[in-house]
Amino acid sequence: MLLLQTLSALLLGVSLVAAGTKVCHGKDKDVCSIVTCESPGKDGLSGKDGNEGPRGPVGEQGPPGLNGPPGPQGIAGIQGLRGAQGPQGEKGETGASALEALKIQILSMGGRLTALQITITAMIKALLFSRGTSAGDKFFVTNGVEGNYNDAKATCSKAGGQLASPLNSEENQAVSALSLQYKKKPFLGINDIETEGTFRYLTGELIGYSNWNPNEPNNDKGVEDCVEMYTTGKWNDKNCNEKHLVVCEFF
Ligand code: MAN
Ligand code: CA
Repeated sequence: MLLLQTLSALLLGVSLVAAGTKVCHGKDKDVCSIVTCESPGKDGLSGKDGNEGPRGPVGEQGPPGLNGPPGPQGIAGIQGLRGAQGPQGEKGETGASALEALKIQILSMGGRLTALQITITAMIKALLFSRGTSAGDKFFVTNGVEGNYNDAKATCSKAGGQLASPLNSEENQAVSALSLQYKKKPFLGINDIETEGTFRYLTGELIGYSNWNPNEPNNDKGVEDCVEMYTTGKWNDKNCNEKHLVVCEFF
């Protein structure tokens, strides 16, 4: 439209030059105007629209668009191999990893405990089959050898036990079973060496259970400070220098 108006103005100028007087002024007479004595004509009709102008420059980059919706879940990766046991954590470590490590340790210990129980059970069976008996938590075992009181006592001590010292009828029966099996009379871990007539265990404690044979203890000939067990399970005070079956107890 601007182009159209410019063209119209130029055409009007040309027609005015043809109809009026040219008057020039300024330093070089290069500024001229047309002077006419006639009255101005009416406005002409508007011209036609011009052609479309050239394309404008590229505009500035706009602001970033909004985030799109999340994509679908990816495929799960392959599980890695279990790593080697790490070093012990620092003291005071807490949290899920420490708890997990503790669980693994407990499981491992549980397995080892079960294996240990199986082994011990087998060993006890073998012991009881050959030369031992049990009563409660106690095991009575003999090496089948006979010895005097001091030797018998030392033998059991070296083995990690002590001379059989039955504390009740059940334990007494367990010892007498070995006496019957070996057809020998065991020494018991009981004596009155310290005070005649007062029988004590090896610990020095007074005995709390006894199974004397009738008329015993009699301290025959005044030399009987130790105790033997008959195959019936009954007790008799006897000379400590005599040799009797070594039966030890372990618990
Ligand atoms: C008999 C009884 C016992 C005593 C022994 C000693 O069997 O008098 O009390 O201990 O002889 O050999
Ligand atoms: Ca006696």
